[in-house]
Amino acid sequence: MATKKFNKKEFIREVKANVKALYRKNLEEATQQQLFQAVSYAVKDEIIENWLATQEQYEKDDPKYVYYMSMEFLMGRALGNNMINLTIYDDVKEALEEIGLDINVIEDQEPDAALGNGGLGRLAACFLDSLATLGYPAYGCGIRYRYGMFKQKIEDGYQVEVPDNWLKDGNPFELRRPEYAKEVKFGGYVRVEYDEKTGRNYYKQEGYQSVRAVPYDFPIVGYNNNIVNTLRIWDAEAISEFQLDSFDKGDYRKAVEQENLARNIVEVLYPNDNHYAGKELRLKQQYFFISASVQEAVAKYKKNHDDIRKFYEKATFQLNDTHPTVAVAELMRILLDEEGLTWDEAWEVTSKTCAYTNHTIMAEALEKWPIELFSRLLPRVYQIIEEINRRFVAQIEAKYPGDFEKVRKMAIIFDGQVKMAHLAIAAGYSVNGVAQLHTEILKHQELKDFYEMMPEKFNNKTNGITQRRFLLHGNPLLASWITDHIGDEWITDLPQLSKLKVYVDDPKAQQEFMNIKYQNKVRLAKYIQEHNGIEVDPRSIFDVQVKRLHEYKRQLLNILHVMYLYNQIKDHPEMDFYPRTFIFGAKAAAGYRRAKLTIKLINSVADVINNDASIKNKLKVVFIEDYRVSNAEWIFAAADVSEQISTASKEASGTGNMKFMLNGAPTLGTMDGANVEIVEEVGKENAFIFGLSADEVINYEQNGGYHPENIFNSDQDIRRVLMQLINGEYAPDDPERFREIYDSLLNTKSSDRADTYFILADFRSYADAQKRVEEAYRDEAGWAKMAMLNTACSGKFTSDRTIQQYVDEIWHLKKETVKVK
Ligand code: 8GP
Repeated sequence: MATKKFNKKEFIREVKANVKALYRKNLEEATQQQLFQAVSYAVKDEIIENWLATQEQYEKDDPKYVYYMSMEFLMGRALGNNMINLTIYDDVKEALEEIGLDINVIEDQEPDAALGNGGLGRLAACFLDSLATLGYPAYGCGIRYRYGMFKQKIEDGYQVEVPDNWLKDGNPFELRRPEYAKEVKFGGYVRVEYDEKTGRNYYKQEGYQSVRAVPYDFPIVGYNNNIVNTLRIWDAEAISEFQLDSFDKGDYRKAVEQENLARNIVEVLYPNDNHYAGKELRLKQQYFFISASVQEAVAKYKKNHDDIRKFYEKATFQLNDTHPTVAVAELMRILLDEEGLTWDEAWEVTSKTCAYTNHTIMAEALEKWPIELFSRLLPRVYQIIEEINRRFVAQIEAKYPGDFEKVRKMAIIFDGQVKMAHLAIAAGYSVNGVAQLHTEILKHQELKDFYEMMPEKFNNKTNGITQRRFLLHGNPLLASWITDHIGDEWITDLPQLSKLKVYVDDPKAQQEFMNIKYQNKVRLAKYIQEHNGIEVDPRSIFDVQVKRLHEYKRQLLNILHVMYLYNQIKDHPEMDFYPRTFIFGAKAAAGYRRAKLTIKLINSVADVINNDASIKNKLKVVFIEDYRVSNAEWIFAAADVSEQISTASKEASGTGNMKFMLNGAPTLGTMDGANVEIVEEVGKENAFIFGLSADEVINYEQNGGYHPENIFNSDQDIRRVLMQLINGEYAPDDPERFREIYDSLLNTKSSDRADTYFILADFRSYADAQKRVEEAYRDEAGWAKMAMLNTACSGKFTSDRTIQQYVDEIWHLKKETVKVK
């Protein structure tokens, strides 16, 4: 590969010059944060050449682009990843050492770019990494939130949300691009004008408010290939530089409103995962970044193409869940009202451009906007959706004459609501789920009617993760051990890891592998000591559940089981018990009361157990504060056991499961989401599977017959644990504190079915699986083999594979190569 040679001297000179230019300081005077900035600007300099070369090459080749449209990009830190992908990490490390700087300390200054909640946002980030690495022309399109995902503090065991002012020290990697600013209009009304010459109606939005969308570009560095793609995220500014409508001239009130609109629109990321809150501002955010992105995609195309009817040959929009689906109507609007296409022409372009990914079957995540709100905010876009709906309903009626049920279930506008998923499916050329099981559930349950009407649109794309961040950067010891044994091709060809299989029975390899795990556990133990003040023993089993806090993910099952183990140990102090450290990390949506109470429960149980000297450190419980991408990299590297215990059918895929597997932690999980495929790859004997199947869960949900109170009455261990929720065992100051959780499991008073997520149903089989974990761990060689096999069999779960499938089966892009001069 013709990558430019790294020049250490030059790099050091540049770091020093940056410190001087930016802060008027020399190295010794600069703070670590200032040094981070100086180093980042020097690394950015390494990127810029490639970025220019890539754009030049694309310009020349005129390729088709994918626009990955997403409300969320959970990027994490950029510096380390950029150095890794430029293959200058070790060089920079050396250079910094020479001037007395520690690369880890420098990296640690960078705030995470936390422009996302969880799985969906992190997937988008992994996809950008893979697109650049595989050489596919792509833009990420999103929002430059002033405040990303909140920072989590734990105070008195409770989650406290602290604003994430991630831009406060400046962001060295971003580039403001005012030359690409766009106007985005909200509200007002639509005036129709008939033009006699053309015989057409023209639609004009008037009396609106608008904001100026200004893009910021982030480089997305491909691994060792000179390619640098772009993540383009939009900021909002007051419109001042645009002329107000003559109609509005001098309207001071309106000018102030437009200021406020701009200020509010990109202020903050909504902290909901798998949940739709239906707030007006959220719809504004959606239309804001979509309108700007679609305008830009069309403008880019028109720069060197005349026929807008061929737009889809050069652009495809992947809609990351329903949040960006308004793109369908916005593209129609531009094609109809600004480009003058007929409806049929515009529809052909749109339906060949848009594709939709579904990320959840959780009913509470379904986006439906009240007509009143939608049409008031986006009057012209709403008209277009009405027409799309009218035509779609006619199609349904033609296919199923007289079957009003079908219309009721499938219409885009129904019961006073605009249903965004229906719009995306009706208009898109592809609908995909994110794991085999999830796609099957979509086809045969959630989206059954749509699948029956248009089966050709449906397909599966099992998620993946980037090994560059989650192994090469996050676990350098294991990465170099792997490279020593099988070479370094795994970095861009993960299935190569299967070559490790020849080592799984080799005692020396086993020992080395487990020793690396141990060192990573020491690193995490140190982090926990520093951040939580809890001492954990790296020789204990690190049993980890890190992910967003949600009832369906069942952190509650995990902590109830810990309470059960604690009872056992207290009752039988002589019992043989392999020491365990249960590690949790999870943010709860700020308004999700029960999830927040679960965090309090975990911390309360931790307090009691960690301070009980009588159990001789057999059990420890740790809740890691502010779980995020940067500390996740260390956590995955240090895990022995990967807890993936969602109620079967509820976790669309999961991606954390894959990161654990890659780092050699077997899955303790249900047959849900991508766990199914993980087990397929590694073999059932190298995972710990338990619980109801998706079919069993769905069957209970549809036909009833589940009675958690019977389990409560007949199983005294479970009953005892549940009673401890309400007898003050973990809340002596307020025994009623956890009543809500107790009630959620047993009480049918509320409208919900008791134990919605089948925790009691799965408890025993979970406890048994945990027992099997302990037995397996005692067998050192056996465990080492199992851990190594997990790494060796994780090749399928690279996002490089996922992206290649999107390219081959949905987007049809051509690979680019870039040489630097
Ligand atoms: C998540 C799914 O829950 C997870 O299983 C999957 O791995 C991930 O998407 C990536 O496909 N879904 C969401 O994060 C989600 O639906 N979030 C939206 C409500 C924001």
